[in-house]
Amino acid sequence: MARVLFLLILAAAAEAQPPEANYDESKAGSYTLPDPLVFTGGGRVENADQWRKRRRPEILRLFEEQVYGRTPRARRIEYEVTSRKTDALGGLAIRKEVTIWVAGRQAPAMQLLLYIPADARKPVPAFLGPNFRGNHAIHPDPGITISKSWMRPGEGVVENRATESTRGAARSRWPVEMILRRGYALATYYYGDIFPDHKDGLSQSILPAFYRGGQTAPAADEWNAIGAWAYGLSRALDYLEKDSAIDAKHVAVLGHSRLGKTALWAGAQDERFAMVISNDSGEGGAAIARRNFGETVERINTAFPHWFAGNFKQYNKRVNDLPVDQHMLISLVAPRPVYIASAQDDKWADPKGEFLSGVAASPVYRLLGAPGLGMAEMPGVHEPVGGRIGYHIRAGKHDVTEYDWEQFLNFADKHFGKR
Ligand code: GTR
Repeated sequence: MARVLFLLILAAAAEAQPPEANYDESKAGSYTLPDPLVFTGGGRVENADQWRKRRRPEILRLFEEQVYGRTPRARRIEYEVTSRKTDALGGLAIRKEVTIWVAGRQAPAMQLLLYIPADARKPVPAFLGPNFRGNHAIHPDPGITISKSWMRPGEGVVENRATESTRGAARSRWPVEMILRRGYALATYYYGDIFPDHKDGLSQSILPAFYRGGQTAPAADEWNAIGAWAYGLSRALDYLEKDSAIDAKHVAVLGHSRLGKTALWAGAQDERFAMVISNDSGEGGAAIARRNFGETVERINTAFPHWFAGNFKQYNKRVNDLPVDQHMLISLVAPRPVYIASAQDDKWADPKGEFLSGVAASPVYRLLGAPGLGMAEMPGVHEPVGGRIGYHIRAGKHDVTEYDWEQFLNFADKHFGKR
């Protein structure tokens, strides 16, 4: 009896602590990727019409049911502009704060922060991305309201709430002035407004507002935190469409890391996003899941059980049975421009796996008459490449830097037209 108990405990411990990550390329494994241009039941996708009408919806449904979970039908937003300053940042910007109710007045609301170039003579394109530490952390601007939402423990966070000392704490990731000077607006919201990022965050998230009679948790094929954060991005775009300062037909959705996964999922589902940018999004983002390098499906589902749909956990130990892989997520963006950014020391996110999803999505772009990545070998560090799929790998760690932003701005200039 004692022995059985001991073995049970051992098994439970093994479950909680998956084996150490692999960083040896020769052990990344061999695999066959599902072909985005072959229908689930067999047969090749021959033209753009077949892609559009049949294959794209098929792939989207697989990601909904097996990976991120289905997103319910969107609620109509209600919003209120709560502050407006026409000479923010020393006259460089118009700053607005907007409360957006994304799921009715009873559910948590999102606080959107918006900077618009003050000298704009016509509606401007925008970058829209969620942030990790509250809107007030992206810039030391004293006019930004300190977030009141739940926060993960960290410097300047007291009892899970941000304090004044975190104003501007994430500024290195948000070169606001540079973005404005290049003629773009920037919109951001704190992701915790929509779903507090911890395993019990569900009850304080927007999800309960969508429960059907008697429901107390999302079903195995329904959304979870990443789905909710992505939903937030689409509702922010609903607002941007109503703001006459913004050219809502040219909004790039972007995100870093878990929020890079989120940006990709938002851009895959919502074709109003004219461009999608993934920064170090790794497992469950741009990186090929079948590669055993850095983070794995099992590891991500174990450490973050609240991110993906319940069904995704079925693949913890059999990733090769996934009916999709992440190159197909990239292909859902086609033929819109998509940018994948990696960092050399960010091995956990598998830079090569991020690059390879761009390679494997390229045939879909070509079918739709657009150049894909245009190469199969990884470029060197600081050598941005690509066509309608862009890619770079920079030196350094898991982060968003000015170098990353310069490439995003260049990519936007290239595809949206220079301001
Ligand atoms: C890590 C996680 C990654 C990535 C990262 C982040 O702990 O394993 O998938 O999402 O967090 O969001 O910074």
